[in-house]
Amino acid sequence: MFHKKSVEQLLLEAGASGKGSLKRSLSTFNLVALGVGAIIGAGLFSLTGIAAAENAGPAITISFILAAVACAFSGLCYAEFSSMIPVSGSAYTYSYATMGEFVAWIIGWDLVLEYALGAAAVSVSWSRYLLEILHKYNINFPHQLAVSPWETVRLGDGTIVNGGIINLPAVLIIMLLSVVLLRGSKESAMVNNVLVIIKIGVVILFITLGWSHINPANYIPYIPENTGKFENFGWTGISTGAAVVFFAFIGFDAVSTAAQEAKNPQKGMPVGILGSLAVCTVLYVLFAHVMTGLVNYKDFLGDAKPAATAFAKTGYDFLQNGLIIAILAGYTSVLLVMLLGQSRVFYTMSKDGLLPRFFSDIHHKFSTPWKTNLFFMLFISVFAGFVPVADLGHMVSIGTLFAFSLVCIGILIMRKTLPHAKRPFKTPLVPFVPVAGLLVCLYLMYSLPVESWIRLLIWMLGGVVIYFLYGRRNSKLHNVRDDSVV
Ligand code: ALA
Repeated sequence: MFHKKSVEQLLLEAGASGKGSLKRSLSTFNLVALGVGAIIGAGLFSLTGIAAAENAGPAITISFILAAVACAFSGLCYAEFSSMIPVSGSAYTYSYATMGEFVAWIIGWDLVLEYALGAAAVSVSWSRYLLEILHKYNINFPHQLAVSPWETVRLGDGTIVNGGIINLPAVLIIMLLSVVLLRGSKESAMVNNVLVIIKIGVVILFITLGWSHINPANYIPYIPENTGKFENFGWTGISTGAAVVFFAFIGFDAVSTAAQEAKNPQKGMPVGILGSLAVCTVLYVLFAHVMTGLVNYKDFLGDAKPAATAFAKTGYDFLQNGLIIAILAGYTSVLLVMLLGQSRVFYTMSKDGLLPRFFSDIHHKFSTPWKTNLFFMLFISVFAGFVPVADLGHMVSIGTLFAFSLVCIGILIMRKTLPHAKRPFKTPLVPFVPVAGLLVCLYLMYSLPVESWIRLLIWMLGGVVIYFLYGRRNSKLHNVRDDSVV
């Protein structure tokens, strides 16, 4: 259970070329774009409004800064790992090298919450903006087919819908993009670059046009008084808000899942991870400031398309539809990275024998783990179709914070166990940075509702059972060791 993979072994496996391995086709620019592409999405365009209305008020800007601090500390740890071990699998692979197989499995299993459920959450928010734009063109999509059974949604015309049958647009976008990915990372990276440019353009447009329409009265009180519940306003509300909008930063770590496909991972990984994080933090704080300045935070309650609601206040009606269409396009790049990350983590786990070989089968023509892509297309569709966005968002946040915590611990262990290994990028101020990262992540986890903790525990227990029934018996590392003993 505590057997570790050596860094040399990991690099050797990654270097194996030819049939059955992934292509190294992503440049450093592609990697930064991959990061920004994964980061700006539903967290900004949907959860900012929800978290302002329920948790932090206009002080959601402070929540964003707190979440960015957690990400920066963990990002520095990710960067050291990903430059040292530039192979597929992200936090899963790093823990295999530092904390052994069992912890690695736990992380790999946990990453499903981040990537697969993350994709589901984004697709649900995508569906909300789609409905909004259809409504603007007087096309009224039957809401029973656009709302999941346990969701309450305020539609474009103001009607409140309490539960539908299935969120079909969310399912369809997941299916479409899974097929795009199946065709290969190079093509997907090119589509991604265009989408990233559109997305950054939208955010900058929103900030610059919105700034002069801010109503300062909306900032009073800046930190609404706590209502008596931990998560509702006041300073504790700001920390819950940070845990919720933490979702908006998820994605920079996804860059590391593509390490095996990077042309120059030693330079590309740290630049990709930290560069994309820095760009997004600045944009987020400004965006949140303008959004809560345009509309009173209370009016965002139940509004899953707050960017459109806020932009409507600027009076630039002719730009409104373009903005929504650009947001819709921008979401697809988040989805692409989430789907890519998920398939690569399972690919790597399967290569290690912890999951059936089905998951690492490479397509003879596209060089992608196509069966994993198809499997997750179905898995994610179920969540996209039937679970509300807030529940998905909480699960993704808690799962990712857990993974980040383990990455921070991993750096501390790695510095002790492999002090002389080659580190193209070194996390500064160790042990301060990893310890601070760990503490901030744990605090944000603590700030999330108790249901998220229960769901996390159930998911993890399921993972432990599967590990003992399958992974432990089929692990390649395990079997090699047993043979060598014999
Ligand atoms: N950070 C991504 C988003 O906000 C997951 O959509």
